[in-house]
Amino acid sequence: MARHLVTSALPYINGIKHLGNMVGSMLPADVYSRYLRQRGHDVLYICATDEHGTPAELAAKEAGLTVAEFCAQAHDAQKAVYDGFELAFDYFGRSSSPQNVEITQHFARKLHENGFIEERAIRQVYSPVDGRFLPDRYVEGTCPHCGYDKARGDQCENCTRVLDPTDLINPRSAISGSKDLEVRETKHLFLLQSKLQHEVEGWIATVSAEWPHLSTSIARKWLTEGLNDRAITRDLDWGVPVPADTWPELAAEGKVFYVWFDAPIEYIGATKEWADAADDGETRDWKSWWYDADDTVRYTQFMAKDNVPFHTVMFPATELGVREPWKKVDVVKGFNWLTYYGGKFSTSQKRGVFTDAALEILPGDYWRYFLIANAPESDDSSFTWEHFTATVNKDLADTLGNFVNRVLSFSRKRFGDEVPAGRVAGEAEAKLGEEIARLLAEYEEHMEALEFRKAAAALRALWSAGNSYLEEKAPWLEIKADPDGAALTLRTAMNLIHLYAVVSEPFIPTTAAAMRGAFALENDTATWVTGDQAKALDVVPAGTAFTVPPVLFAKITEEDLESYRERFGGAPEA
Ligand code: B3M
Ligand code: ZN
Repeated sequence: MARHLVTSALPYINGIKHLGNMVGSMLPADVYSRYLRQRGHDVLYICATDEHGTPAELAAKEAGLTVAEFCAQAHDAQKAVYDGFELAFDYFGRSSSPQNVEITQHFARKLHENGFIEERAIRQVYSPVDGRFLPDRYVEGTCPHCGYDKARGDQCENCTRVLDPTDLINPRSAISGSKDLEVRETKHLFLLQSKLQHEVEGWIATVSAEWPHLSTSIARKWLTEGLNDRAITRDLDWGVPVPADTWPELAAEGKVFYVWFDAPIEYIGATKEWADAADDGETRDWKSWWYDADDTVRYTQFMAKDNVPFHTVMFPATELGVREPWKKVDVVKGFNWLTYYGGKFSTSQKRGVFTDAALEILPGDYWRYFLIANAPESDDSSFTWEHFTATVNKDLADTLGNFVNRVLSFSRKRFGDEVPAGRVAGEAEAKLGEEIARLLAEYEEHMEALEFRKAAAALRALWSAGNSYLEEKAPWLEIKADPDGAALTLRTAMNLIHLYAVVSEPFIPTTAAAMRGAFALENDTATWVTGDQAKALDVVPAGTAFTVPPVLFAKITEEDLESYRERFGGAPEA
């Protein structure tokens, strides 16, 4: 059985992420990893903060800290939020780690040895007022393609075109605002991606059959446009230094690698960080996950669509050019955008929901379920407070939470603190079992196909099936004429609760634990439910002691809704 390596795009260090980032990378990666672990696979889920580049330097400047201090604090702040969302990383590293420096430099040396890196003199924006070159976002100006006047030197946020700082019209320094800019010549390293185009095409042809449509179409588009050679160094103080043994002159000038060169390598770097962080006595072999791993490892990556070109084309080109057997991705799961009332989440205009603020108002499980159930898979999807409220109240509070509470409270009231025996299962239970087994198989199928919305729908259908059964049997009426029948109904419903606890864990881990903990079941260690168990619904036998957990999901009131709209901004003005 193959081991599963899972990574999610590295959240950039410059600030707390919004819900759109969460749903397009880390959250589905976590849900998938949890699912695989529960199915008994050996899983390694790796993520890290992406810490280099101009935005980190600009954010540090704004915070009045050194870049190193800023990144250390910002890493911890992000990690705390991810803990709140119960993201169960095997390791959450930092791209500024010594491990990443070492591996990035190794990759660069190998690419150079193999003739894929070349030194070229290029013209770059220089600011005499700031006394430095201004790479990427250090220059702002008007986009030559769409006329947007706050375009940044690396990319226009408005039309998403990738830019070079020298493309901008009316450029100004993002540091000082100075418009007194000149263009000077300086040397940089170029990755000769054009030489690798055919190999990348060949590689994509062999692996992409399994990729979701979104990833394949983006990769194809980039390849059709042709792979250009790219500058992979920058004039910055913060970054992976160009190794002096290979490029003494550039190293002496203090050049560092471009953030998009070292960031994907950090997937490997963070795996080494994970191994180096092992406690005494434990051995963690990072290399077997990445080097010569071939088919013994199945590697799945999660990311939003703007990151797909880097993962389907550019990073594979780098890995191919190194000419060593580094593991390449097997499946790239890309996501569209989550919008806020159909518009962009906007930090500057304070519109939208950031992950730290989300946790201030409600626990992680509420968000996990809502976001995955509405993941922007086949298209963009829109977050609205109205939709969020309706989903929480209906699916989580009513369909799941109320079911659990109603069944356990009613049974305790009538039959005491142990699961009642009642009659042997009859026709209604057989029909229910068939339905549960069928829905469970559907759920598994969607999870394995990385179809998260559909998986969430199957999970919801599992919860609903319990409600329909309960309504049909109506134990609160049954109890009068047929207490044994009512006991059977409740015992069956309690078995459903246990089953829900097991299979809902990837989505709502905290609640799932509370549900499972309600039963004092001996040797309750199974991590999944077989088809036969789903049909029989008898894992929790009569006589098992149970408790009634506190309300699992509180309903969101009209008042709450109003206060959220006020705090976060509601529908944008037309
Ligand atoms: N940090 C995502 C971004 O900031 C970027 C992902 C890197 S994955 C290697 O847009
Ligand atoms: Zn533009």
